[in-house]
Amino acid sequence: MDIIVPILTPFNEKGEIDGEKVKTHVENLLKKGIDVIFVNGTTGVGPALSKDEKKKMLDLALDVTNKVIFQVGSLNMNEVLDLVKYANERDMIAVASYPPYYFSIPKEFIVKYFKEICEVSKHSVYLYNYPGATGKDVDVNLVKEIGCIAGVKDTNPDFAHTIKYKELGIKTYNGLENLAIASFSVLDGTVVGAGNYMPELFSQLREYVKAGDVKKAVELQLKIDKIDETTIPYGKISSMYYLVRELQGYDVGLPRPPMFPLEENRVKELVEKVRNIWSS
Ligand code: ELE
Repeated sequence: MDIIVPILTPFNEKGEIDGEKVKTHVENLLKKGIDVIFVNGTTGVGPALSKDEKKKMLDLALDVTNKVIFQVGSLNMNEVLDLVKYANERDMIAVASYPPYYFSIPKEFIVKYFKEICEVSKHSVYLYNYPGATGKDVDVNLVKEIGCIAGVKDTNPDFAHTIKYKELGIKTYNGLENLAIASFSVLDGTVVGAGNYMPELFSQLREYVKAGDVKKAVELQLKIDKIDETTIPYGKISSMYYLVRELQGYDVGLPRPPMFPLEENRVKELVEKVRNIWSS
C-alpha cells in the first residue's frame, strides 16, 4: 500500500528551481509516512520544465532518498531518451512517462515510444496514463502490446479502467485523491498530489484501511475530498504551494506561470476554509 506523492517543483522569484526547498519538502514527506517521491509529474509541472530542470529535480530528490520515480515524458524523443540514460547512472525505483500528447498519432507510435524507452532503460518503466490531460488512453490492451511496462499510474475517475491493469500483474496505482480509499483497498497504493500538503491524512487513511475500519476510512476520505475540492477555484497546483507553507510549516517557493501565484488575501481565504474542514 504505497503512498506516492508527485512533488511540487519549488521556484524562486527569478523562476529558477530552489534546491534547498526540494530537500526540506522530501524529508518532511518521508517523515509523515510517504513511501515514494514522483518527480516531474503533473503537480510538479513536468510539461513546463526544461530537460535540465527535470534532471535537477531528480538529483535533488535522490539526495534525500532513492525511493524515487522519475517522470521523463516529453514531445521530443531525443530528450526522453537522454533523460532515461541520465537515470541509468542513478539508483531509483523506476522511470515513468506519459504518452506523447498534443499530436494526433496512431496507437503504434505510442507503442513504439514506450518500447524505445524500455530498450534504453536499465530501470523498470512505468506508464503515467492520464487520458483527461493527454487525450491518449494507454489502456490495458495497449500496455499488453507494449509488453515491457512494469507499473502504471492511472489518473482516471473510471476505477474499473484502473483495476484492469492488475490482470497483467504489474504495479497499479490510481492517481485521484477521491479514490485513495479504493486504491489502498484494491491496488498497490495511491498517487496523490494533495499528499504534498496533507500527507498525514493519507497516512491515517491507509491505517484505517489496513485496520479494516471502514467507517473511519470513509469519513476521512470524504474530508480529504472536501479539502481537495476547495482548492479547485484557486488552481489546484498553485494552491498547494501555499497550503504546504501554512499546513506543513515551511516554504516550497512559488509556482511557475501559467500556474500563477495567488494574492495573499486569496491565500488567507483558502487556508481558512481548508483549516476549518481539516479540524471539523
Ligand atoms: C494526479 C494529477 C491529477 C497526481 C501527478 C499526479 O501530479 O503527477 O487535477 O486532480 O485531475 O494524478 O495531478 O490532477 P487532477 O499523479
